[in-house]
Amino acid sequence: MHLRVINPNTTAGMTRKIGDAASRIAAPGTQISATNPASGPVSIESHFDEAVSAVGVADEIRAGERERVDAYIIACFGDPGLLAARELTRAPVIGIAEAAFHMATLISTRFSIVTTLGRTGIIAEHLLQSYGFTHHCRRVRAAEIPVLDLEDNGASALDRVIAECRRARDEDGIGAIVLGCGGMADLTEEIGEAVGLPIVEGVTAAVKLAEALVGLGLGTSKYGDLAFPRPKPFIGEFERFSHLKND
Ligand code: 2AL
Repeated sequence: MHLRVINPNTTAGMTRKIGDAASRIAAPGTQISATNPASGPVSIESHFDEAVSAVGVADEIRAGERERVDAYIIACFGDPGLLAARELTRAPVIGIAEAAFHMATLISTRFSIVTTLGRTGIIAEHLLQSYGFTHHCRRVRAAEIPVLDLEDNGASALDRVIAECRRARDEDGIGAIVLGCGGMADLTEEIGEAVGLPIVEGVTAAVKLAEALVGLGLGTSKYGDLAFPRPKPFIGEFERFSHLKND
């Protein structure tokens, strides 16, 4: 089974970290490969960053289809381009936010999210609404760290995430915490030990869900809205998407 973990931002070091975390949790016999788009933002922390990165995600899915990848994980907590990605393949495509929400509801009745910057909290709130998890989430919290601080200032970023997780534990009346950034994929254990609550991290949760779906022989439905996009011309910079094959 070959799982492709797509980091939607263009920071190669973060892609490696995410791929390593996915490999550590994967079952024997699961092959993990991690990629990121060739162009796009170095981190995703706004609606604009998300919109641009979604095109890169589509390109990565198309590359994965040529390699016959068995399932895809979109490893950014806004799940950028998730439904578009599903239209482009029969394989399962799982976003790390939705993976974490599903897993958290299986082990707790209420969870809080601890993400990076406060301004990205609204993105998580929109996902909770559209996925139907609003009533399971008590609060979306932010450690107020830029995404790339998780790469460049690891120790102080970790301290801030742990401090916010402790506040969530003490104030929110929750049973679990969802980590709200792909760049936190390697921190689960350390945070769990420091906080003492179950910590659900999306990259690792998505690997296990992808393994389950592939094991069940389930892929993205091609009946209804997730069918391949109708082929048509694309003009200019996006000409490469012209006349996509419906296969
Ligand atoms: C993210 C994420 O997971 N990766 C990234 O670049 N931005 N989202 C976030 N809320 O921090």
